[in-house]
Amino acid sequence: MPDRLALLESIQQRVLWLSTYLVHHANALRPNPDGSKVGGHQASSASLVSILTALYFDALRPDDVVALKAHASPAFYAIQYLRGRLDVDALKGLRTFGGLQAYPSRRKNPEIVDLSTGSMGLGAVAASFTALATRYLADHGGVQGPGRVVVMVGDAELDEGNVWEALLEEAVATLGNLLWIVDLNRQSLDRVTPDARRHQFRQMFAANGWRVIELRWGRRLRALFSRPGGDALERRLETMPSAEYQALLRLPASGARKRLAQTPDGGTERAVEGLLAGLADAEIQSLAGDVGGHDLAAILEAFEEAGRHRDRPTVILADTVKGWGSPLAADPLNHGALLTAGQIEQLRERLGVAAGEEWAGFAPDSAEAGLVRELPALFVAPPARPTPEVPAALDESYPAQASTQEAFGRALGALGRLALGERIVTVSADVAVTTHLAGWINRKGVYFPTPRPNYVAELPQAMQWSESPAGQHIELGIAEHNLFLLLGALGLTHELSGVTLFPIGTLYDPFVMRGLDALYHALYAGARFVVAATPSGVSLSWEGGAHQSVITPPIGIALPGMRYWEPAFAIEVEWILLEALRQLDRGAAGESAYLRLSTKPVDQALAPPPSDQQRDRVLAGGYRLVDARAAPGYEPDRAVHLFAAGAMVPEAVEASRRLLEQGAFASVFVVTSPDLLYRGLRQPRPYLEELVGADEEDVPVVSALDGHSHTLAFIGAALGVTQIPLGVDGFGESGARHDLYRRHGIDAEGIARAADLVLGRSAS
Ligand SMILES: Cc1ncc(C[n+]2csc(CCOP(=O)(O)OP(=O)(O)O)c2C)c(N)n1
Ligand SMILES: [Mg+2]
Repeated sequence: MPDRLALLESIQQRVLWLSTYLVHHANALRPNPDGSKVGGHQASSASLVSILTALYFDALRPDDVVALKAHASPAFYAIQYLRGRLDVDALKGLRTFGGLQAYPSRRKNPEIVDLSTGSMGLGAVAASFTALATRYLADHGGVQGPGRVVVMVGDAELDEGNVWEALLEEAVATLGNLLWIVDLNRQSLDRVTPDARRHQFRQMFAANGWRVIELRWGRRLRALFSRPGGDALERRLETMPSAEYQALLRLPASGARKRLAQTPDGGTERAVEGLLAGLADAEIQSLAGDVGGHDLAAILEAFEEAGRHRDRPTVILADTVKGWGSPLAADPLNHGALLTAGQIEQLRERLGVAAGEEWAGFAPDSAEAGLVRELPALFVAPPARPTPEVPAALDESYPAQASTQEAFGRALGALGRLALGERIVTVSADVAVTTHLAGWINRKGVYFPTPRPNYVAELPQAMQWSESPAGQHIELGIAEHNLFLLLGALGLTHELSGVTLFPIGTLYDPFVMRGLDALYHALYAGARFVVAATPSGVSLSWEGGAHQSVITPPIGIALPGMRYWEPAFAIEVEWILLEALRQLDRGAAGESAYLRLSTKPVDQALAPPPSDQQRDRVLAGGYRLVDARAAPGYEPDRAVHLFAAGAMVPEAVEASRRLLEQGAFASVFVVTSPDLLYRGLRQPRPYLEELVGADEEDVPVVSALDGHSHTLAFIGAALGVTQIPLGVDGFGESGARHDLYRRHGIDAEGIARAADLVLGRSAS
């Protein structure tokens, strides 16, 4: 063990050197024509050097996956190099286009990164839900995936409230395959973190059912605590405010002795003074910084202890020093600071790296290289398993008056009867019933990692809520961040476990914004899933403005990696859902889907008869529903095009009827995906142009949707004609549907009036 420790000590010095140097190279040595700062967080990275060394050169097993504290990526890249998984050119390409990303990205550097991180609070939670997704897979077919998920977080990262939302999730407390390490360096970006944090973390993790291991002080300091006067020293260090401790670490060697022996009233603690009397200044200074998170033996012990029990999640609260081992240590301004060329030279000499050998790894015949060769392999994902076929259509019928939300529930029910249904997992944040998942849940049950009694099983109920490891619906508490991050984890299982799941999440559409940051992260990380957002828009009517979504459609257009759909008719929901599921199994070529649905009953007789061509049109983004050119007396200069999406389609049809009575010829186009129509504009021949006839080049446009009007406002410009975009541009409120439509000018009358306006006719 001592030999191994000495080797690990030597390895961590090389990790510290390379991680600092590769950032220095990117900022100061590499050509940089425009001179803008490259950055690289030398201090944040140094804070985790010891822990990462212990992990990657001792503790990790082949089935462990890791979510790194994002700002420690330089140390992580240095380690990947020393473990032979990156070459020197990769290190030299830090933060270059196509090179190693600023923060660990599995999308860009999949050969070394298990899980993407970067935005505080999101990566850690996403990774924790990876542990849940892995558990889910194990409970549904015994699939081999990651055995354990190791997550590192900064202490200030825990200021993000979504972290605690996740820890409150009951299922998370059952995850014995989850290990968190908190990099407790007492520093944030700008400030020293509040003194109460250590205590709060301890209590909050414990209160959420976690095992808490503390790596407070190193062995040298702990040995000193057991000597006469040691109690007083320990008390002094434990009660010292963090800001004072950080300052202590930056005092000249001669200052630490006095500061440690100081009492609150400015006097001297004799016991401490006596204890330190036999020690040299430099030794005292070094002892003051002897925290657990830089003591390799202590770290290894903590890892061992964490590995011993796998009945619940574990957190290691590891005391560290930001900028450890460098002049940036505990510097209040160290977050974005970089070592100067002179400081780099001194560090090189201190760490025993020869000039000209800056990029050297371990010599093949060195003991360090020998240790690396003996290490177990790092995680490699298992090969992909085949996925059941997604059918082109379902044998499902829909009522004559049906909402798109209801159609979604029915289509999902039909999917549940297929083999494909075994791979579907639904998730909702406490709105399963109100988003039409009841039928699915009755059939498939609710997932919980441990079996749970159903006390009401004997009683008559409209819906069975039976929880077991076999269930296929995951019900979360009301926390949309959790919803999207869990969907993200379930939507990445093909990458880590070789099994494609088909995750479908439901929520009320306005709360897409509530979880938007998490949704964005999940998409950024490459996850594939379906979101059914319902109800949406002011069509919800009576329930009021807090629940009526207005700005989600433009979000749907803008989100990368996700197709936004707004179907009007039941059969369209079915086709779109199936297409969305098909996309989930297309790897990098596929996309997630966002279905914006409504509770408004719509007359299905208005829909065109189903056919293969009709399905193709729906999936291409839209189609012509009413062709005014067929009307008797059609005149092109009295023609207008009404583009409507989702719940607005019946209003547009009615407006077209009224306009015809008044001698105007309004064709109605149903937009099933504003997103696809918009994207299509970059094609040589946009699909939007195909919808409109060559004989209709000058026909003006009115657009209508139950959401912000700017969603469809591109259509006129794309067709080169005048347009009036209608929609909801203010907040919603309670009221009958027709009152709200009138209020926002999207009722049939409002649409007809706008048509008159673009036709240059007086208002009808
Ligand atoms: C959501 C989010 N907000 C803000 C930032 C900017 N930011 C980057 S690091 C940081 C502070 C990190 O402190 P801590 O988590 O303690 O990490 P340390 O650098 O101390 O290791 C902040 C605010 C971010 N990356 N993500
Ligand atoms: Mg910190």
